[in-house]
Amino acid sequence: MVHRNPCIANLKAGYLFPEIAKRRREYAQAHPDAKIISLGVGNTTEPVMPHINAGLVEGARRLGTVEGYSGYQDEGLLELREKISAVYYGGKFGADEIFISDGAKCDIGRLQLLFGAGTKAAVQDPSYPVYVDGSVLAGAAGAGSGAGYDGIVYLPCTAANNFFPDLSPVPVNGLVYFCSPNNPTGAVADREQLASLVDAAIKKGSLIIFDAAYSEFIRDTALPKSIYEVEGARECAIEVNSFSKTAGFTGVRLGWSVVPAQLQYESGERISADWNRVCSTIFNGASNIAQAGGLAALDGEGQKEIRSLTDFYLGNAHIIRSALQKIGIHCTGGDNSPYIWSHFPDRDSWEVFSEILEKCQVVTTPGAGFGPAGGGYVRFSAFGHRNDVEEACRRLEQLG
Ligand code: PL4
Repeated sequence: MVHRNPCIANLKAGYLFPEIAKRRREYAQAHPDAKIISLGVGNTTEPVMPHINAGLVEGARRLGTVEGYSGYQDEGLLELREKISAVYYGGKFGADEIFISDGAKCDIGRLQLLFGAGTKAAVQDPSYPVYVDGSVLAGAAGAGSGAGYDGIVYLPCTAANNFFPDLSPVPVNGLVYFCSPNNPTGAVADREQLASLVDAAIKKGSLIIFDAAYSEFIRDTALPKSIYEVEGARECAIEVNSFSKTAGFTGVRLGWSVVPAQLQYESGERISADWNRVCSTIFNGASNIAQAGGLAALDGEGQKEIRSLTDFYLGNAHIIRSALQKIGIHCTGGDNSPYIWSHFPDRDSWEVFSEILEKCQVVTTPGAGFGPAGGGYVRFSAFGHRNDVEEACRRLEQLG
């Protein structure tokens, strides 16, 4: 029989979100009358707004016409790449530096093919699980003996450092995954902090993979939405982003990566040339319908809809955070991010997850699922219908 890829065997646990879904299912089976509300997985709930939806519909309609039909688009529609550069980066990038994808997570997984086994990676701890699990699958991280993985450097983000890590352990000639606004802590790095990240990466010869999937939730205008707002980032950073949470495209699937032309490996080859090679070899582009929706999302009306949708989820975040604070639970996040990071000192976060599910029939995400420093925390997601969020908050009063 064929052998199992040993990298898969190196994974220490199942993927976090299916595990949450499994526990929810088990609870629902045991309590068939329970009206469970999910504030767990960050999955959008509100309908795609009218102008953006019309873009999707028009994209589908055109496919049924001789003059509007299109097939493979490889790196993505030129117009979409130009518009992303104009809207998100002030036109600073050429279309050949913007790569259209089917989402940020998918690109994070594929990007790991550029570096291969033996490339050390630093991650914020806690962090979105794909950075670590993807590194293990790509063979860049080994099982190791403790709770973590060999080849992964954990950068603890705790209340003591205001959720911005000490960067001194950033590896030499390695990778740094950095997410701001952060999933799960909700913390947003300020300009000075991002400048220190860029400085550390340049000094160590490391490459930053900056996940900006939640940048459109930033309301504080002093906070940077992109790593490229910091000088020097073009020499040391790739940025991934997505329409998932802003346009409600979690199911539609559309995102992008920025790979600046001047980014190089130690050997001097251009990283963007290899990224083009990887994408054209194992990815056949995002759906043309999704790209038509993306174009609509980037014009004036679409941008207003994105603002209104993200305002709605931020409104949910405010309601959840206030409800938790009212019963004495200390929280961060939720102001420039859709996640509320709530502290249950000295508690096992899976136990707190179970307690909230049992007492309130509310699904959350245990902090330990995001890394060792997530122990004692639970993440509440602000993606939900308003009446569900309000009902969940009423039930959460029982925790007080
Ligand atoms: C559940 C920091 C959510 N099944 O939709 P994409 O691929 O453009 O973006 C995914 C993504 C990328 N970067 C960050 C994210 O937080 C997410 C989505 N995370 C969550 O609850 O943490 C959805 C998770 C989904 C998954 O595994 O991604």
